[in-house]
Amino acid sequence: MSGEGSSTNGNKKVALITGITGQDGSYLAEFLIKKGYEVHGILRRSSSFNTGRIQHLYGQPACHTGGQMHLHYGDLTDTTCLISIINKIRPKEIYNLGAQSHVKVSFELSEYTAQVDALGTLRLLEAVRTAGLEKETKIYQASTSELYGKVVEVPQTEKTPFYPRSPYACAKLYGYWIVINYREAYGMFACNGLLFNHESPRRGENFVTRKITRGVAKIQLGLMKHLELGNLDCKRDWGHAKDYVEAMWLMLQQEEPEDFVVATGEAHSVREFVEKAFSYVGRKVIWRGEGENETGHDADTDELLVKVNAKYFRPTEVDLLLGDPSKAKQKLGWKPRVTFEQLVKDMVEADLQLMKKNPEA
Ligand code: NDP
Ligand code: GDR
Repeated sequence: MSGEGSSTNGNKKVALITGITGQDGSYLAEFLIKKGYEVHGILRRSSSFNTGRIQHLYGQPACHTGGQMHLHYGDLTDTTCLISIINKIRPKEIYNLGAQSHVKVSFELSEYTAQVDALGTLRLLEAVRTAGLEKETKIYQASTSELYGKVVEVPQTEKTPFYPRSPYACAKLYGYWIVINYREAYGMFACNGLLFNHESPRRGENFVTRKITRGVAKIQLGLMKHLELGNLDCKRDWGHAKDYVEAMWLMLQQEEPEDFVVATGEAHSVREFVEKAFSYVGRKVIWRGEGENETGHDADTDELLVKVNAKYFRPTEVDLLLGDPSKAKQKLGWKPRVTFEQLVKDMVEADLQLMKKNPEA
């Protein structure tokens, strides 16, 4: 597993990804391998395989070996392992994507979320300094539109003040500022990507978009009766993860380290996402009732498709996120390629395929 790295990497492009097993980590690893990087990733120990999203990147997937991807057991809560991995592989670029990334769960796991998302970032920066790489290694920090929380202006830019609304966002706020502090204090090349929500068929199953597309596929195939959701009226600026990992890389290819908003500039409600997703299986949703009593029905058959369940409401909600990606467009030459309609369609189609192959998925 570990120990496949090189300590004399010369001009070889070596990247380290924390969170390589997650949605973004898997797309970023693919992207960097295509660019000729030797990619290292930190893998959390788990009692069952957690490499489903990166399995195809092994040279020999059947035996989890080979290829340009090298995994090292580690954890953002363990300082020693971070120092040891960074010392050994001496990466040119580090992408810190590892996190307890679920906003609702952060209300239940608040201390752990701070350990990983806030202090984990500090540990990583310190590990780079301990290895004497502060002038050589470029660092990308996965900051988030959740920092804007109860927004003070619309749309949000790099200059919009923050108002975090969850333990997750508060932890990420620390990560954001410690990255800027280390950049200013030690001259490190460290950037924050203020990424707005981005989704894909690889999105974790309990984020709202994937929960909806999985639900639509299961209902369509007769595997599930209806879908239960929380707040239907909050709006998000949803893009495709594949587009967003390119922006991460572009940030580290700049002359100077800077922070960038990455977004589509278009916001849609959860309700719209539901309607669009059902439309791809030929169903129109009509709504009845209000708040906790609201339900969504098939316009033709009246069959119950969606039911609001208050257990998915959050103690403090983020009602509207809408990003202005002008700076990223201008300075990075980045722009989103996948539209909202394409994103929903891809996710529904992928989940229909998945559930047809494996109804238990
Ligand atoms: P995921 O939840 O899909 O992936 C999170 C990754 O972090 C997984 O590889 C997970 O490992 C790993 N991880 C969790 N805890 C630890 C830990 N203690 N030590 C090391 N690794 C850990 O997130 P995404 O891919 O969607 O997001 C990537 C990053 O970007 C996260 O930091 C997230 O907060 C941030 N972000 C995401 C946005 C989005 O819309 N997707 C938007 C803005 C920011 P395992 O697989 O074992 O669970
Ligand atoms: P978010 O994503 O909190 O924006 O964080 P999520 O998909 O969890 O929620 C988006 C919105 O949908 C509402 N919602 C529900 N959410 C979930 N998970 N489950 C439901 O049943 C449900 N019903 C309605 C939520 O209330 C919320 O308003 C994501 C994560 O990837 C973070 O790590 C990242 O930083 C931000 O995006 C940008």
